Amino acid sequence: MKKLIYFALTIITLGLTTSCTSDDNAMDKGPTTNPDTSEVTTKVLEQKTGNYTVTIYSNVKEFYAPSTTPIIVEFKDDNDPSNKDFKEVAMNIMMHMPNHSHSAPMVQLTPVANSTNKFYGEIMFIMAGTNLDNNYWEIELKAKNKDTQINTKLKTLARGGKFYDRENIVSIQGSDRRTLETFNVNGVKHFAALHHTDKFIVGKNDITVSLYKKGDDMGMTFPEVDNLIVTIDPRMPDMGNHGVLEGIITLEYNANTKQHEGKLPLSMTGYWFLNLVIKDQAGEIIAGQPVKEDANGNQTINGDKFLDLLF
Ligand SMILES: [Cu+2]
Repeated sequence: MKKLIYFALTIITLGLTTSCTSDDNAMDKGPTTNPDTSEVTTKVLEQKTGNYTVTIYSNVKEFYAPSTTPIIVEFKDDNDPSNKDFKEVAMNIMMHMPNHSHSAPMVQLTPVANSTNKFYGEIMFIMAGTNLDNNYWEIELKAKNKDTQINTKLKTLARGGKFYDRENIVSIQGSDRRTLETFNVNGVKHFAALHHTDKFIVGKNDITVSLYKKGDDMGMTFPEVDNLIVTIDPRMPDMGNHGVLEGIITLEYNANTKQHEGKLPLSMTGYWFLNLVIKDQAGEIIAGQPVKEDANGNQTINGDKFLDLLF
């Protein structure tokens, strides 16, 4: 109860403070923070191939990097809307740069429940591609419909993401969600990908994080990493950086899914900074820092590795 009263007071205080600033106009425009929705329903790309149309939906209007981006791929027969039986569906992702091409981690397409022509997957855009001539991403899609083999490539850009800056609290407004973090282990690039959640709730949320490393083949493969430990300390930087009763969460590695899984407790709606600390099996910190105290003894100093969410 005490906690609830504290939260209520904090909200009221923040409300009062906000309404006294000259930033009123910016606030009046409502939340400008991406994504506009957590649902994968925004049409981003569409392309005709033979008698078929392929459409890609996401939860953002335009792709950005770095990010773990959920997509739904829909196949349609332009001549026969009732023809919806698409099989052997597979995605491949490539980035084409002036001097070389490379791939990225991804979650392969699988059928959406109760559908035979919509498929869910995730693309980890590890870098921005901003020119369709020589610096872009390409999503290759394969599928089979009756006796027809579909094989198409969709070119796309991914702009540079604009993320929350720990030094500047105002940057929460208008920031992109940080869903892909990068760190190095013995000079090898690693990635921590927060898999998409359609809807967060106040309470305990299932979350999964995958760790990938760049393979020895110039970025053509990204094997999952099973021997590192993912810990998350959820914080609200615009509310005194308070955390949750449960404290720091340690995810469990699931050898079947090759993902690190856990329950993320969120005590209220708003912006959550997931302070990320990656450890080895001996408990030594490999990346990130625990939340530290400031000069007043308050835990307000977050580490440099994080994921975040807003709901
Ligand atoms: Cu690249």
